[in-house]
Amino acid sequence: MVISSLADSLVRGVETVGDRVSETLFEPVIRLGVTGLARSGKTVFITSLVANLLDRGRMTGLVAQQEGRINAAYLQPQPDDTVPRFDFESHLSDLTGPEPHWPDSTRAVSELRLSFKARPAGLLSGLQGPRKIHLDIVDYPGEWLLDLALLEKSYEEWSHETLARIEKRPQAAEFLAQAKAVDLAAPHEEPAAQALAGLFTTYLNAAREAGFYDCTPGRFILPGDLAGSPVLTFAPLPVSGPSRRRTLQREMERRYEAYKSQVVKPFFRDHFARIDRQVVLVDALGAIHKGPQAVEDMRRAMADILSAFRPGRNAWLSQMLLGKRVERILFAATKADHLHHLQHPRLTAIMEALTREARDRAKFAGAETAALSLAALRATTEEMRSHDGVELPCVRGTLLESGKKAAFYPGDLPEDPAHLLTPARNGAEGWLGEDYGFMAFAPAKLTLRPGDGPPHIRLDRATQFLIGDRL
Ligand SMILES: Nc1nc2c(ncn2[C@@H]2O[C@H](COP(=O)(O)OP(=O)(O)OP(=O)(O)O)[C@@H](O)[C@H]2O)c(=O)[nH]1
Ligand SMILES: [Mg+2]
Repeated sequence: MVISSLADSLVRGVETVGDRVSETLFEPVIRLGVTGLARSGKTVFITSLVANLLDRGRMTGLVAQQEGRINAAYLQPQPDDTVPRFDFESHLSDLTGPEPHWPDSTRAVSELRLSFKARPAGLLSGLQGPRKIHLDIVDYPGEWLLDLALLEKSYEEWSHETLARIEKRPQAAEFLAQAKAVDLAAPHEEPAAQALAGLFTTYLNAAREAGFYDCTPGRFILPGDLAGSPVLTFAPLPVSGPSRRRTLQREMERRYEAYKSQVVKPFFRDHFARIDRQVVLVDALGAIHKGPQAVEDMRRAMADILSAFRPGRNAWLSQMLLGKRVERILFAATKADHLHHLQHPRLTAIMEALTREARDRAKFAGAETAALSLAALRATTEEMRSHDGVELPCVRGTLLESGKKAAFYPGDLPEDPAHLLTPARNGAEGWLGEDYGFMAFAPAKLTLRPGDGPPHIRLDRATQFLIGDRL
């Protein structure tokens, strides 16, 4: 009895090792990270990407598809048992059902595995049969990358920086009044800590609504199952010098450190460190619509987010990555279906300028980068309309608010991105001479031909850049 069960477990042990070996040796895995700030279009992007990889009729820009080398694509159980699965089926039925609507906001990391059977390219094609390739897509909030900067800062440094940055923001007035009045040397009382953290969180949410993107710590606005826990019950306070035991200041320091070690580090170790390819989605049109301050703020947030891809800057991160790096990074301006295609090159140029600094750094770190504008789910059609004798390039769709169909001219994006970025950098209050309006469109009702995924703009080119070389 004993012997056979021992032998059993041995055999099983060998099997699982064998599985893993064969998977790593013969079945390559690509981990694709999809990130972006809130509402940048991550969920719609992944849903449409997967739907278009399952039904590839609209993926002509993907070389392996063009060459007829993809025999099959199918969903499989994901490898990580503790990460929520990306809810592809319900997001797809939101977007393509009889009453199409945009999916709800998602607030945590999730994952989906798509596997391909594909024949290799070139000389090997005739010699080798199809092989399996796994694509693990990982969706995570861009705000979590901003937290990397906290690792290098003490509680005191972080407090000073944060308080100085938010000093003039009206959304922070109530929190600042409390923070300045607090007695840091008083014994720690939980209600006081909770009140401060509560006001600080309220400020962060209001600031994000107002178009600020530097709303860290990231988990305060996206707490998930950490809501209410001590790691999220702290706030920046005007501290100077060391704290004494059992005081409010000491407890705040301790929680700040716990946030770094128990929230920030595990995310980088368990998710970020394993990513091979990355797409960073940016709602550049949304920021332009909000005005110069939002554009400047977004530019800074992008630079901060992307410093995570240059691990040399952070000692802890580079030690953990041990030289592993993201090989390709795509910066994509989303929702390009709000513009007539005549304006797409200008949107791409703005995207390139917005991320220039960050892209130069990524190059430095050896990653290949590209920028483009795309629409994961095209909700509009294009038309030219004459207005006062001028032909204007418009887009037509169903307005989200009224459900009515309308044609819309969003304004003329400048040819030179500096015309937007320079006033933004100089603190302008509004755009000079031009207004950029963007309507919110509802997803269109679709009748898809068999073999076709949902309509998109340049999703195939984005895919080619991100994973085309591995198919
Ligand atoms: N017209 C158009 N709108 C889009 C497209 N993709 C996203 N949107 C709009 O942007 C909103 C946000 O998209 P999501 O995919 O939910 O964004 P997200 O980054 O997952 O947002 P969070 O989960 O809240 O962080 C949608 O509700 C749509 O209104 C697109 O391809 N075309
Ligand atoms: Mg989402």
